This record gives sequence, C-alpha cells and structure tokens, in this order.
Amino acid sequence: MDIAGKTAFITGGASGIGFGIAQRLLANGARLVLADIRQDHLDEARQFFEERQEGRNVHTIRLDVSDRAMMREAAKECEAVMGGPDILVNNAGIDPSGPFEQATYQDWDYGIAINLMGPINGIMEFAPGMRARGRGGHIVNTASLAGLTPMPSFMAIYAVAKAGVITLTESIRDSMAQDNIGVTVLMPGPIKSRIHESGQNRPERFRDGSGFRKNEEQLAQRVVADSWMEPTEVGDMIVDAIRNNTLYVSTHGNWKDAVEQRFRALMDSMPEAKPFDFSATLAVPRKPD
Ligand code: NAI
Ligand code: GGE
Repeated sequence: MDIAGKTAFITGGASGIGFGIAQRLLANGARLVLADIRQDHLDEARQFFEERQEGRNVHTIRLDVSDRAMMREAAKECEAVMGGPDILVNNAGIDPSGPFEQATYQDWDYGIAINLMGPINGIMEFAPGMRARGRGGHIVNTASLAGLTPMPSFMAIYAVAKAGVITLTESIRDSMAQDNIGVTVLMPGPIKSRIHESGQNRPERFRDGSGFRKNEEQLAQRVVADSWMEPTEVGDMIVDAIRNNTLYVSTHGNWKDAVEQRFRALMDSMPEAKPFDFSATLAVPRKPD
C-alpha cells in the first residue's frame, strides 16, 4: 500500500521503536496519532515534531493499551481528529522480566496484559473500523526475537507474550486480507530505547504484590549501548514492510543459529506422516442426537 496521505495510529509511539516508526512514516507522507501511557513522552514527541513544523500532522493521545475502554475512545478520537487509521501499529510494550521463582500472578497479569493483550485489544477495537471504511490498510505488531529464540526463565513472561504476538499476527492474516489489510510482525533485536524505564510504566493496578520490584530498579540503572540499532532504522524497515505487505521483519541476524536449532529439534521430534484426512473428520457432526 501507499503511505502518503494515510493516517497511522501508533501505540507506544512517543519513545524508542514506536517513535522511530513514527518519524519514518511521517517522512513518507503519513499523518500520525501517537498513543502512549507516558504524558512526558507524549509532550516530548509533540515538541520534537512542532520544532520541525510538523505539529499539524501529529496528534497525541494518552492511552494504556491494557485498558479496553481507553482503546475504544482512542479509536474514536483518531477517526474524529485525523481520520482512519489506515495503519495500526501495536507497539507499546514493557520488559516484565525477573527471577522466575519470584514471579507472582501480578507479574504474569501485567506482562500478558500489556505485551500480548495490548495488541489484541488494538485489533479488537480498530479492525472493525478499518474494515468498514473499505480502504484496506496495514497492521504492524511489535513482537521480539525473544518470541522465537529459546529464552531463559528470567524472560519467561516476556517470551510467552511475544510468541503470542507472532502467532496472533500469523493467524489473522487471511481474515485481514479479505478486506485488503496487510499484516506485519516486527521481531527486533536490541534497539536503542527507554525500555529500561518499564518500572515507571507499570499501571497502578499491577503494582501491589509484584515479585519483581528489585529487578525493575536494577533494570532502570541499565545504560543503552552504542551498538544497539537506531529506532529510525527500524522505522525504515517498517515503511518497506507496509509498502510490500511483508509478514516477517527481523532487525538482527544474530540469533539465527539459536532459532534454527530450535526448529530443527522440533522437526526431528515429528514422526513420518501416515495417510489421514483430518479435515474430513472435522466436517462431520460428532455427536448426533
Ligand atoms: P520504550 O519504552 O522506549 O517505548 C515504549 C513506549 O510505550 C514508551 O513511550 C512507553 O511509555 C509506552 N508504553 C508502555 N506501556 C504502555 C501502555 N500500557 N500503554 C501505552 N503505552 C505504553 O521501549 P521500546 O524498546 O521502544 O519498546 C517498544 C516495543 O518494542 C515493545 O513492545 C518492546 O517489547 C519491543 N522490543 C524492544 C526491543 C529493544 O531492544 N528495545 C527489542 C525487541 C522488542
Ligand atoms: C533492550 O532491552 C530489551 C529488554 O530489556 C528486553 C527485551 C529486549 C530488549 C528484546 O526484546 C530482545 C533483545 O533484542 O530480547 C532478548 C533479550 C535477551 C536475549 C535475547 C533476546 O532476544 C533474542
């Protein structure tokens, strides 16, 4: 699809990867709605675009992607102010990692609510409008290479959510294609961002009873490495993926061997197929009364 003249709604669009995608979509002629839980990030992003005389092409909305009512209101506001969206980027996410033995239900609920249910909520609230407008479009979901690569228990909650985002994107592809809406799942390696501030972004209702408080404080001290990729470089990859309706976008080849090993072991575990018409057995009523 063409990007010029289209509206893009980007969750977590005021920092890091989302902000990099925002900059490159704007540079290619899109109008932006940036939705973010952090008002300070939104104010900073707004100022960035105003300084470049692009303020009229950027609208900001405070949103927690785990709040379905807020997501519904954000969809209405986007349509009213900027039209569309034609492009939905479900990118907002946090790092909910910590010693697995210390994880509580609060940590699981938090990690899944933001990193997996966030994209699901985005699709549930935005896809019907995108379909109804009949203009086609594109949906980008930010997962991670951590959703494909075998991960340590420290990252279990994150990896579960990101594997879900990959499967979510793959499994809605045919349905969205019926309405000329393409899908992309982004699987980044290390990118310069403020993901180490995740502790500040944990919604109030997920705070009490977390086992990861110490870990969040340690994470907050981590410094961004020069070797990590620039978010605008990721933005350029997403511009190409939207134009060409590319399903998978990986930013780094560094975990290829680990992913290959995983899939080789999976293939090796599968016996030779015996003739069996599975779809025919699904089609017949199983319990006649
Ligand atoms: P970031 O922290 O710089 O940007 C994320 C933005 O999302 C922030 O502005 C934050 O305020 C916002 N946000 C957090 N929780 C939110 C919520 N509940 N509702 C709405 N907005 C919320 O971090 P980064 O790294 O740019 O993260 C973006 C996505 O990229 C995440 O899904 C992350 O898991 C993913 N990712 C990041 C990688 C990296 O190396 N930075 C690598 C692979 C994936
Ligand atoms: C840069 O910060 C992070 C983070 O705090 C959590 C997760 C990630 C980045 C990413 O999603 C990736 C790194 O690119 O996750 C991994 C983390 C550790 C080892 C391997 C990873 O992915 C293959």
